[in-house]
Amino acid sequence: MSHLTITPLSSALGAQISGVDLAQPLNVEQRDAIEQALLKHQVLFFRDQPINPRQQAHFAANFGDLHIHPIYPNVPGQPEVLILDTAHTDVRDNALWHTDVTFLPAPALGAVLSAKQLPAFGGDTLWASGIAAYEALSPPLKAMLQGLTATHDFVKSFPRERFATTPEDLAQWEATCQKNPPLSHPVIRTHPVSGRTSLFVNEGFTTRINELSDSESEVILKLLFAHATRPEFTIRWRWQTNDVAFWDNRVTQHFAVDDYRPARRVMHRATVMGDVPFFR
Ligand SMILES: O=C(O)CCC(=O)C(=O)O
Ligand SMILES: [Fe+2]
Repeated sequence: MSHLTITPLSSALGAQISGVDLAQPLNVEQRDAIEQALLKHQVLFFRDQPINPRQQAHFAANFGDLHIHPIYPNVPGQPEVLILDTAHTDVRDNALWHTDVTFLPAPALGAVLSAKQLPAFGGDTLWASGIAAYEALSPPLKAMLQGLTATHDFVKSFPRERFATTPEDLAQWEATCQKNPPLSHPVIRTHPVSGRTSLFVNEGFTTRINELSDSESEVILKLLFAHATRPEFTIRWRWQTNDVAFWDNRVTQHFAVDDYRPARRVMHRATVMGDVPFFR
């Protein structure tokens, strides 16, 4: 039986996993070991995993039901796997610190990203630990954030002028807006499994802290966005073709660096559905 090796990459987050073939079904021990590693390290990296979309979806489905994204194109015949291809998709909104789909009542648990075609240079992705960021706050600020909620809005990352350029896109964009009105999540979140506390606001979708005045909200959000992405709470992954990353979207943010144009970059992503955020 194969043996999983887990190599931590920083104190805040990130670990590299070897000794498992993601193209094969996982046994219970492997699945549980990967879940435990995800809880602890928040983002996991696997090198040299040439998985096809069906294998990617099967791997991701070990950890929950899969989500079908409302905007990005899917792999034909495998709608749970979306395609981030700079030749076809506007991925500029990923070059911003964000937690995926926090405009949903139950944002993704996590996602599995597979590197299919990479530019000769650049195209790294960074992740930041909301747990490390929360833990580094001063006690008075931690106390202040308890019980606060923030508004998250789809339109902040998917503005009409970029995502509704054709009549069909406009109709889809309007329908998606209707289905996803702005909503609220707690500013700090309790991880539903590990019980750890994480900062849970992100520049991609968070527009306002509801209980504060406009000017207070603006300043505190600015402070939290900057604090959450300090270098010591982040890890930067330099992709090789067939690398796979699996992140816990409940307690992390990420940023896809847009520094390789006009070269093409193609990634496949399978997204695992999550639960409604709470703080306790
Ligand atoms: O392309 C990447 O590296 C990450 C893109 C992203 O934000 C995502 O897949 O959620
Ligand atoms: Fe993302």
